[in-house]
Amino acid sequence: MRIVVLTGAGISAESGVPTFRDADGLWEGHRVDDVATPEGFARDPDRVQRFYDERRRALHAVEPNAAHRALARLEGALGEDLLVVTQNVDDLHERAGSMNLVHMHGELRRALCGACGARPTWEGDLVQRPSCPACGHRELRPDVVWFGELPYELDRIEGAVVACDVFVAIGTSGAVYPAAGYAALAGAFGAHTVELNLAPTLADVAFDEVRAGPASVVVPRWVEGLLA
Ligand code: BJW
Repeated sequence: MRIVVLTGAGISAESGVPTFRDADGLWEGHRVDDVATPEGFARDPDRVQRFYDERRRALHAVEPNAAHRALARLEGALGEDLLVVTQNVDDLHERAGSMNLVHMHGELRRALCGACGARPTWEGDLVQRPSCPACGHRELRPDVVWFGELPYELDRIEGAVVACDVFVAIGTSGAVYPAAGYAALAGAFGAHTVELNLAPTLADVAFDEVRAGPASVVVPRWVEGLLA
């Protein structure tokens, strides 16, 4: 059985990583256009670097939760038949043990060089404009995908989505494309589609099955059901 799991900010919420669009979400105090677009970065790079530097530092204080660990357990049973596609830029899936994993919106713990395209792993701040370890230019930005930019590994993701038997969306509002279209795409190619979310989203019309509840509860329960 081939399974594709798409995760969003909701899976990391109980680890203490804020979501985007919920009350108290990341964007409550920020305009999306200012911190999540290439134009916002061009207007005020220091503001954008500080926004991501702060979030990169905050990763030290969070740990994977039961939902991340349940998906790693599922990979232990299914191997490469499970692909986890995360929209999250935190590293909680890999810290829980997931390996067959795509970060389609990039990673906080990487920088992207605007001069040479290198994507070095990065732990420190970027606001002081450090030089790129590959080419020496001082054009590093966070390796995250902003609105209007192309998400990573789309061919691999879409190949897996059209070929899977089960597609599961966990903790994502379904507000951002192309990820928001994957459930309908999987369904059109015959997959059983499942949504696991704190509350059913407006996108739930695309799903065959909807289970509501916190990810730390509904994800382990769903995995246990599959492995039983
Ligand atoms: C819980 C919970 C708990 C809470 N347990 N659940 C049509 C087609 C294609 C593109 C477009 C289109 N229309 C418009 C576009 C362009 C645009 C877009 O989608 N705009 C929308 C506003 C409409 N898309 C793009 O620009 C993308 N690129 C692109 O399209 O390239 C061209 C292309 C064309 C055709 C095909 C392919 C490509 C790029 C999008 C980049 C998004 N980047 C961000 C920022 C990343 C950096 C950062 O972290 O700051 O990614 S935006 C932000 O939203 C972030 C997230 O990954 C993304 C999704 O958010 P997510 O994860 O769903 O979070 P929330 O907060 O929205 O939802 C949380 C959910 O959790 C809620 O449902 C809660 O209920 C739930 N929850 N607690 C379980 N405990």
